[in-house]
Formats: sequence, C-alpha cells, structure tokens
Amino acid sequence: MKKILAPILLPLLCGLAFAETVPSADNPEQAHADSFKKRFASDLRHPPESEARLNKWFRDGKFGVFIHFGAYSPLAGQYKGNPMGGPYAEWAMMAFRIPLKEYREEVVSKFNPQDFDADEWARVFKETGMKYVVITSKHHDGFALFKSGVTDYNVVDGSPFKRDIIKELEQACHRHGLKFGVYYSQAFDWSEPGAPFPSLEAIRQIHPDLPADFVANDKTMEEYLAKKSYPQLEELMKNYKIDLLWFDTPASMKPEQGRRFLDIVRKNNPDCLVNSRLLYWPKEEWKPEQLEFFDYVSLEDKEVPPHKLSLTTESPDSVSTSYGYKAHGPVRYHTLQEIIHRFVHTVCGGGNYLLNFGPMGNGKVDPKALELFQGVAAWIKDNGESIYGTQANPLPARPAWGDANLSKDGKTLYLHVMKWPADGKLVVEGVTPKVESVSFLAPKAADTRVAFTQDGAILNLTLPGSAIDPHDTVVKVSLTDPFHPKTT
Ligand code: H79
Repeated sequence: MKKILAPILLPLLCGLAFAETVPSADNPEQAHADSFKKRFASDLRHPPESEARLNKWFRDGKFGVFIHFGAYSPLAGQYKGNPMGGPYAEWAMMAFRIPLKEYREEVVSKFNPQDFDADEWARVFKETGMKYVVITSKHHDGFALFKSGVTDYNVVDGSPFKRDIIKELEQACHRHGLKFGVYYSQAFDWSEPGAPFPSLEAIRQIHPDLPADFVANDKTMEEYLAKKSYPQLEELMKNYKIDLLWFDTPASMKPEQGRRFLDIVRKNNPDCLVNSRLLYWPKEEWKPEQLEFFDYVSLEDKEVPPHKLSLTTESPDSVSTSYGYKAHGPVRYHTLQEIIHRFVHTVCGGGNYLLNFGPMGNGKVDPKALELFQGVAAWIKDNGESIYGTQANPLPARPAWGDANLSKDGKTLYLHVMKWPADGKLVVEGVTPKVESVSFLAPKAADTRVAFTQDGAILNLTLPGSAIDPHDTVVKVSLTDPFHPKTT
C-alpha cells in the first residue's frame, strides 16, 4: 500500500514548504540571490510563442491584483469559535479537517456575499493602477465560483448566492479595460478523495465514509482530473473570456496531464497566458524541458526577485500574511511602505507584481486592503512613469539606498531612493551613458533642482535635506544615449 500511495503523497511532503525563502543567518539577501541564481540558469529562454503572448500586454502591465475569494471567506480564519493557527485562511477546510458533507452544510450553504459588486471591485483595481486581475475560480476546497455542469458544488447551484461571480467579474473587468485571469487549483481538490492530500489521515477525516480499502494513487488522480478538472477548465475557457490561467500546487501532476491542460487552454484561446505551476515544484532547479509548459515564471509565494532573470517573472504577494480574508488567529498586514518597496523591487527585478487581498465574507473589499491600495494609487499617480512599460535595473547591482530601472527606450534611468541619504549625497555606480539632466518625477518637486556631476560611470547627486516621498522618491535621470543593460 505504501508503494501505491507514494506517487500521490510524497511530492506533497517534499514540496510543501515553498512559502518563504530560507534566510541565512549572516546575509539573508545574498543567500536569496544565490538560491535564485541556482534555481534559474542564465541560458533559459521562453519559446517564441510565449514571447509573443507576453509582449501583448503582460510585460508592460507590471501590476495585477490577486483575489482569494471562496466559501472560506466568511469564516475569516475561524470555525465554530476556534481561530486558525496557520497563516492561510483559504486552508480552513484542511486546517479544521471539516468533512466535505459538513463543509457543504455549514460553510458553502452560508456563502452569500450580498454586497459583492463586480463593478465596484473593478473600479477599485483600476484606480489603484492594476492592469490585470486573477481570481480564485476554484481553490483547494474544490468549490467553484462559476456555474459548472460538472458538479453542483459551485456558487450558482450549491450556495444561497446563486450568482456566477466569475462571469460578473470577467464582464466588469473587461468593461474597465482590465485583463481577466483565473486561478484554478488543478491538482489539489479536497472534495475529491482521489486527488492529492497532505496525508492519508486527512483524506479519511474529510471523507469519513470512504470504503475501508480505498487508496489514492495515480489512477484515482487521473480519474479525478478526467471527471472534474479537465472538464471544468474546458468550461472556464469556453464560457468566459480568460486572458490568463493561474495554476497552483502541481502535486502528482505528470507531463502528459500538464499537456492536456495546456491543450484545453490553447485550443480555446491561443493568446491566453499560463503561469508556471502546472507542473513541478518551484523550488527545484528549472530545466529547459519545462519551458514548453508555461509562458512566465511564478516565483514562490511572496518572493520578490533579487535581480532580473532571462525569463519573465511574476511575484504572488499579498497585503497580509494570508491570501484569503483572515480576521482571527495570527495575521499581519504589510505596511504601505513595505508594499511599495516590494512592488518597486519586483519591477526593478524585471517582474510583475501580483498583489493579493481577500474580500470579506459579505463581498466587500477588506478596508485594510483598500487603505493600502489607496496608498499605492497615490504613489503611482506621481511615479507611474517609472513603473509601466519599463525595463529592469541596468546597473551592475541593486543599490543599497533603493533600486533602479530604465524606460523602454533606454534613455531614462529611474532611481528609486528608499533610504534618504543623511548628507544629501547620493552615489550611483555604473551609469555608463552620459547624463543630460536630473529631476524629480513627482509633479510637486518638478522644479526642485538636483545638482549632479558624472565621473566616468559614477554619478554623484546632491539631493535636498529630506525625501520628496516618504516611501520612494523617484529621481529621473535623462541620458544622451540609450543605456544598454546586460541581458541577464
Ligand atoms: O493560494 C495560495 C495558497 O493557498 C497556495 N498558493 C497560494 C497562491 C498554497 N497551497 N499550498 N501552499 C500554498 C503551500 C503550502 C503551505 C503549507 Fe501550510 C504549509 C501547507 C501546510 C503547511 C500553511 C500552513 C498552510 C497550511 C498550514
């Protein structure tokens, strides 16, 4: 029996800890950069079809919103008065080992987000500066937020809400000019005993009525995929206009199964982007034979790239330590400063920033998330030119005082000053093209003079006594000739 279970349980046990990067005692940043280099060889390149798809909107977009919404949202990390110990509110079913029947009776039957207003959400995202949306159409609990003919375990047929959340949001996003993507948990589905689980015990707790001789194995996995996962992906691709497919936690997935998912996406919409969690665990060393299975690299959950890669990346970050809305048990929200810094470092690292929040059980945007979004919007209003359509940091290293990136034509270098120099002297190393002029990007400081001297590739700036922006002051450096950054 152990042998039969190995393929379905082992990948899980080995690969589960991909949430945060392991810090090294002396220099965690260096340790992260080293692990990053080891994972991604510099000769990895996207296939030409992916290049073409990425160039349509993704690479210039830089900023998306990630939404974890589901039957777990009203629980907010608490079940029957018990707060969750773990970080992820969307894991409630597994954390509390709620049997499927009980989950349907006690959780799904109470999912009724009466204040959900897709148009209002889309307006918030648009005002925040996000260019695309990725929402959980089905998370690990297996409950679909779209109308499905495969099972009534979906929002329209199985909840009192009865409205197709994916349809309403897809239409609202496209009305507002936002690209629309869905997260679909293709492998994990706790409503299906044949799919991968963290342990045998967990299968039995969530499915107590299983026959005594039930075993989960490759065959039950394929049966689950054939019965539910492939058909639901087909439904999503046929019944909705999907611009991006976000797969996750590919436990037990085989290449031929990944190919089957890809075929369903491609034949319905050849432009649809696919992230890199259809197959393999992201902690592994990335190999050329993987490249056909994705358009861009999903970095690890909450991982900010330390530098640019030869591949296009996206960082799935969150406003808090959870993805689903969590109001009970341990939870910490990022400060606005942390969010802006993580966003800017991600973009300067050549990647996209996918910022998650969990809507509340009533369907409203979490006010703490909204406040952070408004802060980001205010910063972008002044500094958006240094984000959208830009290229990664062209300097030899990430500077100690912040970060840097480059306009598309290479003629403007943006310096993101996060740590303001006490003496006003900012030294920028590696500016090889000749500097023409230096100014601040924020309109309120457009007339403030910035004195500079250039000594070879060393640019010396004299800044005012205090920062223009408390989080990140952007200094715009105009160059006489385009900066040609090295490719990786
Ligand atoms: O959707 C979000 C997560 O729910 C999902 N990926 C992001 C985008 C995810 N699934 N698995 N994992 C992340 C990694 C698993 C982490 C775990 Fe744990 C550590 C599972 C068990 C230990 C955290 C702590 C979750 C449950 C307990």
